[in-house]
Amino acid sequence: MIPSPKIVLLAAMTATAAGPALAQSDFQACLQNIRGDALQQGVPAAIIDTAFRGLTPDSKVIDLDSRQPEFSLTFGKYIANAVNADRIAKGQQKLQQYRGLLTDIEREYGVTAQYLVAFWGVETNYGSYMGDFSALRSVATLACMTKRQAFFSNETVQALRILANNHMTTQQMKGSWAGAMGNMQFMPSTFTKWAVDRDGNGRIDIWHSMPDAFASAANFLRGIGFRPGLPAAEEVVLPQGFPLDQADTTVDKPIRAWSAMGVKRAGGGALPSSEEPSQIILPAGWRGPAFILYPNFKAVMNWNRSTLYALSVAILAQQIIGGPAVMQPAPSDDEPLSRNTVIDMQTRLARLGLYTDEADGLVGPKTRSAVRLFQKQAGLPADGHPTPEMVARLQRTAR
Ligand SMILES: [Ca+2]
Repeated sequence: MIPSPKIVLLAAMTATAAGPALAQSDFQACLQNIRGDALQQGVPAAIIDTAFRGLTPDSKVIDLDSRQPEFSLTFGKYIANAVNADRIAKGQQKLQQYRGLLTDIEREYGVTAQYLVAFWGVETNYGSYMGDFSALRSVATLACMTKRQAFFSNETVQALRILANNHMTTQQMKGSWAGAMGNMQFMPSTFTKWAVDRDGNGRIDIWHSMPDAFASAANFLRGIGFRPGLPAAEEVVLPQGFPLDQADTTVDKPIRAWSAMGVKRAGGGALPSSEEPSQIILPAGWRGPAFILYPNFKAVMNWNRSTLYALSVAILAQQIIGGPAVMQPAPSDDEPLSRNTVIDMQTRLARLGLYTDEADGLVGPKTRSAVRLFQKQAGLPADGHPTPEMVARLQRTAR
């Protein structure tokens, strides 16, 4: 799996706040180890020594890394934030502005223009916040001062390779606190594997050159499975009596099978007549909107392993080309559960024999499946979506 910026962010946010794994005095020794790896990968010693001269850990990065969000966002809040009216309007304007370039890239890479613009909008609001940290200092700090040494040591080596091959200074190579760089927030390892010089000036500049930034993103997306054809996802309406336990990322059916069950597009039209595999999800539970996920959804998830992130890219892409907004509103009383509440819920589900995995505070497929079993026992709609009411019921049942 290719590390993506947001995977890193998620990993960073879910790491335990145990404090620096190494004392600052060990920082130089850690850099020496990375220096050895970089030399082996062909980075000239002079480049490494210039980059590491006077380098110190960034305490701001350590601080940001140690923070854990107590709540995750609901579908409604996440989408309202990622796909607001301003971002849609700006995306439409950017699509016009770069139409020629995007059409050429779409023909060459098979990645649709509106998806490139949507990633750009979600990642950096069209280049308006790319991050002002030194990417090299960030990844070196995370490699040497946190518990994710292996991952970020490699990112540091890749950052050194960029300095060597792309003739940049460490000052020019800016990024987020977690080391994600440029318009599309590429990690250094994504850059060295996928970034391309589209405008042909001899340097890959994903910060200032939109040809380079778009072509790099298209090359990456094609590499992780994006193909011409259906979009990543679309809103659907489920027929009366639809078996809710079929609405799950683990239930794969040909698109035609869903049509046969009565599933339609949100506007009432028929789904594409296709044998391609697809899934249906209810990201805000049975009262909220339903989506069908087409094969490109997996490619978007390979960029960032968050279902809500991938849905926001698909929803923004659709509206950038004038498609409809999400029709079914998310329930206004849908509330996020805190990590501690989820841990408590998992513990109680385990007590009832419905959940056998670790109580980690994260709602994944196994937790959703256990929630469904409990909902069925309790006579509730089995959508696998935990709500505060369901948790209260569980607390009364499994004391
Ligand atoms: Ca260039």
